[in-house]
Amino acid sequence: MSDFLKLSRDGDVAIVTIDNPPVNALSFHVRAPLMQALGALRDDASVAAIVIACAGRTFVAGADITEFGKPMQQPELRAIVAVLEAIAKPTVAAIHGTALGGGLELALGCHFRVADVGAKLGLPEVKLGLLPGGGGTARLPRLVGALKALRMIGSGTPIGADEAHAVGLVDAVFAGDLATHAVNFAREIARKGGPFTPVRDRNDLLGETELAAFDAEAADLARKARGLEAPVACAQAVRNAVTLPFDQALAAERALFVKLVASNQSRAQRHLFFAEREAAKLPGKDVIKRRIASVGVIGAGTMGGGIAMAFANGGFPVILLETSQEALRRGLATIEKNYAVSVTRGSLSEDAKRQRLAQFKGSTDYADLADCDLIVEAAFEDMAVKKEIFGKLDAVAKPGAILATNTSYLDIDEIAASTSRSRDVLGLHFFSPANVMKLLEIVRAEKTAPDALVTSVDLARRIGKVAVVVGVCHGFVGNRMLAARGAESEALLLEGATPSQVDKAFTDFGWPMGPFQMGDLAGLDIGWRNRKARGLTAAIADTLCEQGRFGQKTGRGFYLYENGSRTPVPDPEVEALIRAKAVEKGVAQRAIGAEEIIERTLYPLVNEGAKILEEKIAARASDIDVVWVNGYGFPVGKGGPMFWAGLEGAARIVERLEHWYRQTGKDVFKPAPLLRRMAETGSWETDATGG
Ligand code: 3H9
Repeated sequence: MSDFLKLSRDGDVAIVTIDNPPVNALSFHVRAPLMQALGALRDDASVAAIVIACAGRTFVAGADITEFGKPMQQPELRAIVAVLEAIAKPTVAAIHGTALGGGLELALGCHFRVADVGAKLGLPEVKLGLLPGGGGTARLPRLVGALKALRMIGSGTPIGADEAHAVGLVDAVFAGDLATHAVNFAREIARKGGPFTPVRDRNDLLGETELAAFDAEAADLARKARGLEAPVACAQAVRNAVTLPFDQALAAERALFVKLVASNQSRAQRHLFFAEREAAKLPGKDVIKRRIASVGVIGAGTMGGGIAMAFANGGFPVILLETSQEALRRGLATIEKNYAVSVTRGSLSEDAKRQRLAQFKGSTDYADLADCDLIVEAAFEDMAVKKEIFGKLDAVAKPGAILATNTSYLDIDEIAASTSRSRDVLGLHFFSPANVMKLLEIVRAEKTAPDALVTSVDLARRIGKVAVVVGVCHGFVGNRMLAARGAESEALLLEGATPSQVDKAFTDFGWPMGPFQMGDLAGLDIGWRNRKARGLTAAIADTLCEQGRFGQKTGRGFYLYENGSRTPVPDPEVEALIRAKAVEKGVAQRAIGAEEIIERTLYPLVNEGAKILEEKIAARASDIDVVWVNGYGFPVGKGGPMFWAGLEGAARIVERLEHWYRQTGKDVFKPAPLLRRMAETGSWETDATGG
């Protein structure tokens, strides 16, 4: 019928097969023939039942996201679902892989849904700053109840086939040849005879909705959304399904969708969707990956333990190496405790915990790393220590093993030079807690071999990380930009802002926490040690550390943490200290507003990002956005610092930076040439991107 849609018959059952690789998105070239096919099959008296299935690896994974923001070509998905739903003969969606977004909405237009046992079903639009716009918010509650629909649509997290069956979203689950099962199912249903009730007319469950409980959960969702509009719209739309007639609920869903799809937040989240996929692409497709079947981790402290857990969670056997039995015992005990917490929280079964723990083997002998395909060093952040470790690894590791360092700042070229195999050395910069945080900066050293790099990017995906390849410089992409932000945060305190004013400006902007809360959480001593090593100072943070105020771990930092609480309480002593430092340094204090706080901290951050691009430490502006959203909590609704710079206006950023540069002469304010060019062209493109 078309290159993207096939029609076939099995007796009196018609099978419509969508074939639009890679994920069978509902692009215009699928929608047009699909609409035509449904009309024809509806009117064909020889057809008793219709199965909608997909070729390739998955059922329809949604609308075609690349079409958003452009004029929508007809027919729209809603019109197709309306035609499908009005067909009197039984219609069956045969779901394998992932039925997501518009894909699930298409399936909701069928009378029945059958699924492969491994299938996943969900409405993830909220993650793109949207709500389901093809009738999903009006139909899903009619099958699974309003509360379950709210949870699915509000979180965007898909559910497995068995759960979908249990909650009433699918009618049967099959293992094996799904197409045959679906045809048999359809034929049997047709034989039994109708009438077949379309989902839109199934109202039984809606009457059971307790609106007070629904509203409480919706309020919780809105609170956690931190200024994102989509989760709130999702809740409103699901509520409409309960309180309004179907067609009105559908019209209200449409109005909300149209508003969201044009919003900056959704543009930002769509940008991030493609940015994450782009970041994983490296030039040199033909490079053959190295085989990674076992991993060694050196250091069983917080970082090493977390890294080891990340690999064990990804199914890799891990050898954890420490300098003493005692350190090893402590490290393994912490890992066991962390898994036990997951069991208590219900996110891991006791059985899975046992299996994960069985992946670990402890050792104090480097010779035990001889068979590892990848060895990650997560020892003390000290060049001499790292060089000694890499010298030992050079002696024991098998040829072709990838030797990685988890350093946050140190020169990986220098570390690589301490081995006889620089081609195998690179950085794997995990973020704490390494078993939780999504970001992995993969640091390409000067001599790193392309296959080591490609293997690492693939490995990151296998352990559920979002990978970004970066070059060597102090702090790589993330921490280097963080330093630009940090210096100005402290300057704002001297000029009159309090830590809680600065942090509030950040949380109002959409960050999960501000710079001072983050410093207290991470431990102020880390930055202190780092500054000392580089001969740098920070008047306030240094003094706090000299007083033993390291943050949450000592109960005192920029804030007070009473009785082991993690809630920051403003401390008058710190505010007095800040005032005294301002007097000492001759800085006049004044009232500082939230807008200035954001501009003074984030404009230098963007400027540093531009310098990083110029130096080709990052290949693309969007890679920097991926780093900041996944590693530092930059609000997703703003798309990352480089995307946000476009929203803010690069010309304005240049103008403000120039102003502060004239006032202070500080390097962080000196506008990067690329930022100036962005102000003129509206693009971050460097002369030669990629690489
Ligand atoms: C929606 O449906 C709105 C409706 O309610 C209303 C409409 C009116 N469109 O992730 P992968 C590309 S909103 C276009 O690496 P995996 C992707 O960019 C949509 N392109 O594969 C990549 O391209 P490339 C709701 C898409 O196996 C390639 O496919 N649905 C789309 O790791 C492979 O992707 C979603 O949000 C798309 N919808 O994961 C689901 N999806 O190779 C979004 C993927 O050039 N998709 N691409 O880089 C996913 O979550 C994952 O892609 C999926 C496969 C789990 C399906």
